[in-house]
Amino acid sequence: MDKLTIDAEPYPLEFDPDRVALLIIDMQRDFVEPGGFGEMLGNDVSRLRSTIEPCGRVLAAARAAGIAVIHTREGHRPDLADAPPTKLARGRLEVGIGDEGPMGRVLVRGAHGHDIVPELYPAEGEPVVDKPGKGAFYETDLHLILKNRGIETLIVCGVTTEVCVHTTVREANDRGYECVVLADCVGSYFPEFQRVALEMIKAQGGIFGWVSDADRAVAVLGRIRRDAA
Ligand code: TIU
Repeated sequence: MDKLTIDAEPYPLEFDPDRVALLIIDMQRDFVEPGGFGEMLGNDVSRLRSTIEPCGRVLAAARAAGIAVIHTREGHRPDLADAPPTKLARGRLEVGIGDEGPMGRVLVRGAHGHDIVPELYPAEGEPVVDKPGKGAFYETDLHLILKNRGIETLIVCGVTTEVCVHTTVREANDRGYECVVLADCVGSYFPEFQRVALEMIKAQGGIFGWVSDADRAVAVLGRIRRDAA
């Protein structure tokens, strides 16, 4: 199939529809849902919850187009052997990583709060990458999965914009991937960080990526479905 172009800033991004994947980062209950770890820390989770609806539209369009969909989750082994002591100590929290939180053990694999929200739950055949850090490439098999599928371009959604989304997009960029981050499908607890994080991605001619939105992504993904049909 011919190359397609997604409207984006700082300029439209051309990509090969056979080599594009949707990457959804850490849409986990503990970050996004009321009553979870994020809210327990005093954050306004509604700023993150608003990403679920546009993410869902992009996810549906990606599935209909038949492109690769990959999900990530931040978290640790139940024995916490993969959690740096510095990460466990950070914040001097009364209830922190590994402790019993409102939705089970905080950021521990298998806990209710660690899993992905039902609205965006992975379908069979969609890889879920469990990551111990903020970046989805660090100590995971994401790069291998993408290489094996010939992926060159990543459409990126998820939370939080300035933490795990930024770290992952920077890691991807250094590995030669082109990333387009969908502004309404990524969220931050801090409105100022949301704005500036998106500015940083597309500044300097797209120093480490592009910024677009759900509507523009759905429009271009819809062309893959039509052309493939
Ligand atoms: N997924 C992700 O961004 N992990 C975080 O800890 N984010 C915060 O903003 N705390």
